Amino acid sequence: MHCASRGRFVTFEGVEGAGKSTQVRIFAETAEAAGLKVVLTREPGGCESAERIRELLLHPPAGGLSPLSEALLHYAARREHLGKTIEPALAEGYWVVCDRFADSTMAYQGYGLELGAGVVSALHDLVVGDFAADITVILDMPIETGLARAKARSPEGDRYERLDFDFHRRVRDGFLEIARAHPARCIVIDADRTQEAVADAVRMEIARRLGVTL
Ligand code: T5A
Repeated sequence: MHCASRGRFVTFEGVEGAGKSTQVRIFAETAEAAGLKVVLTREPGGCESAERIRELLLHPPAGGLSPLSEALLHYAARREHLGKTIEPALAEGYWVVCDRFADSTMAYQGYGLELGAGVVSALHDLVVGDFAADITVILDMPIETGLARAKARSPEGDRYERLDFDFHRRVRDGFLEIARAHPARCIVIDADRTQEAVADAVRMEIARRLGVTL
């Protein structure tokens, strides 16, 4: 149950290049046009301290980071983001629309880097507890298509985009496993369509699930 003044927390997840940033922006515009107060944010990042951690995660020093260190850093950034941006905005009645959240750590570090679901769940319980998104949109598409889109946009890629194909396949399987385990929270949307078709599907599903007119 939500108290009348609390906003809603909407997260977007998916493989590289699935169109999250595009769809987050379109959905935020749609929600604002419907008269909702919206905060658009992202992970890793979303507040100054978490943005600094993002720099370390996406551009680590030579020698890299261990999978456990990566997961710890994502959760440190998340704790900052929750306390400084997400929770205050929800308390003020904003809809917080977030480009990636905790499911990304489970999919990328837990499944992709094979840290294991148990380790990520333990961190999640410690840092996030019972807090969860009201709805999570998982944009799903073949790995090849997503990586091709990401590469067309920035050929050099970030450190995750440069990881091998099997890694990205495990990430995609991880997201689909999360969706199966949390059917009330997660909706899987076929993202291998035009931006407009994906945006329509996202808008209709969120409106239906959360009982709002968008
Ligand atoms: N990460 C993150 C972890 O490992 N663990 C964690 O816990 C968290 C939170 C973040 C990286 O960190 C990792 C995951 C990521 O690798 P990022 O720079 O924020 O890095 O990158 P991503 O979240 O992956 O986002 P991208 O910007 O790479 O991709 P998006 O947001 O999925 O896609 P988008 O919208 O930018 O679109 C990509 C391209 O495709 C086009 C767009 O115009 C753009 O050029 N496009 C379409 N083309 C055709 N048809 C459509 N329907 C299209 N939609 C978009």
